[in-house]
Amino acid sequence: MTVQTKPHFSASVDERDPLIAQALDSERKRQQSQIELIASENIVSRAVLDALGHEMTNKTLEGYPGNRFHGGGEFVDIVEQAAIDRAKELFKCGYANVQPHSGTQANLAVFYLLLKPGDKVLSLDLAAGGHLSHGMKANLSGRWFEAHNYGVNPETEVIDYDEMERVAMEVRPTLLITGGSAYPRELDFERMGKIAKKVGAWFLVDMAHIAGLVAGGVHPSPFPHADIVTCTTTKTLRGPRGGLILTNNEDWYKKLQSAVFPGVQGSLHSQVLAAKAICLGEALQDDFKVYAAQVKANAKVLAETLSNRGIRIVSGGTDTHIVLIDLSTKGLIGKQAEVVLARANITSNKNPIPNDSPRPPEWVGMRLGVSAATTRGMKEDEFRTLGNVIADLIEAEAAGNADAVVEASKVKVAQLAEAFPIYGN
Ligand code: DSN
Repeated sequence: MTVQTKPHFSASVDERDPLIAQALDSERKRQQSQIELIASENIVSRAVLDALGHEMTNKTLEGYPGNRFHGGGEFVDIVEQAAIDRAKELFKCGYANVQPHSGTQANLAVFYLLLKPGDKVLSLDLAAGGHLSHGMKANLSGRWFEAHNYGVNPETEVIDYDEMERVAMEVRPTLLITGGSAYPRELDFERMGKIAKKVGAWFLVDMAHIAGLVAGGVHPSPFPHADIVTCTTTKTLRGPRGGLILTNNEDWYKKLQSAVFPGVQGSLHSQVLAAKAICLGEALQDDFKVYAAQVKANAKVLAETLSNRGIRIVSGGTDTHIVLIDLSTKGLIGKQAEVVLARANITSNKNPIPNDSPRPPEWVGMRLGVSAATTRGMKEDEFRTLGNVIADLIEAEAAGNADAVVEASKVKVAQLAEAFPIYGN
């Protein structure tokens, strides 16, 4: 029989779709030439990237290893089982579900597992660093459940656990949630676990941002204090986009499986499971501990450098990869700082800070995260340089004459980006 070759299997994206090829190429160059300081981002390994583009993406499967609704799943079973085993080993827990397509999906599955519509949840206020999937009104979690918040102490900007206990006693939630997107300090899981027990609530820790710090041993583990833990595999864990759910509760495990599928999701993303298994395997290596420690050290240097230049650091510092700054003392809003940093090829995001305006265009905060630049190999010296570049830009923007400083900063950023390349071309 003549071999039938089809361009469908051989034509590259360049040949197939110039518009998308151009955008992909520009994005690659953007990542190489800019310094990424968005706290939820990181730079995955070549191995993770290869898995995400693998033929495994073609495989449709529902169910769990050894018990699928479709045939041909034997190799995905190997991948999913490896991801489960590695997640359990890494986070020292009894059960792991590795299928959630995102952190929000993981949280939704936990809600589906533990709550009935109308039940009460108590979570960290969004402006204090919480997450929209923990009961924000515009999210399903806030629409279908009765959400209440605890916040931070107005003076210290750190979670006030006594106040949290008082609110928990008053609200009597079914689910107490901690974690989020912009809380820069260490979380006291033991204290919060006790509060949950006292009020008869289940305790969910969403460690999306800090999972890599927990894995690397530089942030305490939520276990044994949490009943259930969710996270993304992106962010500090340095893996693909997706979520995990972890627990030690044997009674819940079967129900948890069905809460994910078919509760809130359909078929799994096979190639993402391969990438999750790889990133979890990488996080089990000793060099990941070195990485996590460097992340923490770099964030501290960035916070100190900015603070020494007169920029107010929310909560006075950081214990994580996040540095949250208050631009109001410089007479700026977060968006202005985000734009002037972007002009110098530093990527960041405006963010609410405690007691900020409810309107995003008015937010006076900015969130900076060091995970991605640390993956590139940058250490304390580079973060001192970056901190000073950021302070120069903010001061110049506040003075209304940023153009010359932007040009000078672009040169410094380009030197850093060239000295710490990613992936090659
Ligand atoms: N929650 C968003 C963030 O932290 O940026 C996306 O992960």
